[in-house]
Amino acid sequence: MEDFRELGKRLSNWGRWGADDEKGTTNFITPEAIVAAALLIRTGKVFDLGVPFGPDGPQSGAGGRINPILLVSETGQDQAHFPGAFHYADDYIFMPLQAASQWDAIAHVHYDGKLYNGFPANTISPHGAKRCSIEQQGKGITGRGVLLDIARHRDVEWMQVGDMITPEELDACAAKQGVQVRSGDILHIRTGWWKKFVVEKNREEWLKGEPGIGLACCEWLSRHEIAAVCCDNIAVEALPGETDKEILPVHMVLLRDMGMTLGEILNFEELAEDCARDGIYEFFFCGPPIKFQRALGSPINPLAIK
Ligand code: UVW
Repeated sequence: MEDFRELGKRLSNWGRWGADDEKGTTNFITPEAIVAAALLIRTGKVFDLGVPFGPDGPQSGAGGRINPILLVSETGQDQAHFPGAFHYADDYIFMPLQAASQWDAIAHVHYDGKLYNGFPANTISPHGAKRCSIEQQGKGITGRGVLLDIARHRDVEWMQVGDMITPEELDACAAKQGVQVRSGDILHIRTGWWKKFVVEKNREEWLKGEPGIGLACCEWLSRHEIAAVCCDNIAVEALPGETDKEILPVHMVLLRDMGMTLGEILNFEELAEDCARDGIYEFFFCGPPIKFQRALGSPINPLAIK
């Protein structure tokens, strides 16, 4: 197996869109691709791909993260300090930006002291990321979405911990579904892992590991000029991965070397059912991040529209 550094060097997009580029592979999304994607809206069916943001989420304990905590500061119970007819309710949320459905900003991962495009890792300080933060993706991420339903392709409800998706399997799944992957696509890979969480409601089991892509898929994503990749698991890649020396090697290659924004913990269940029913695995996708300045990620509730 090729070392992740060698692979990263081979697939590197550093300099491809200029020395100052902070957007990475979302540069593949052209205005023409967005116009073509809009034509995929034929029925007006909308699928929200975000999971609920609340105390019952999957995250407690993962990477030191917690589930979102909601505090209602102005309630329907007592507003004596606010006389008159008008009353209102207000709230605060306390959560890691990576708590539930999320984009990983390109700056989320670095190694050997460098981020994507060679920016120094120390450009990330307690005040945030000076480079490659999630606000750089503010005009996106939108365009043609394609679902590859690997769990259905394998004829399982969900794949198992450590199950690794190969490039050949991505091709076979696309062929079986009758869909072609194109430059600028936002790719959605379904492993069934979110369904496992919904059915079993067992956070510890869910966080023990996961099915996902392996390092060989990085080359496939690069060759197909994929703009962003989303998954229904916590880290896109299979855990445990294929090397016991490094954790999250796919993260290192995709984010740091290729500049690919990753979507994690998405819910493809309703969309996948619909795709299986009508045989259409392409759709208009719209998943803008919240423009938290200098942030390393953003919660999202992306929409797939057919
Ligand atoms: C890490 O890479 C630490 O987390 P995530 O899987 O959320 O990207």
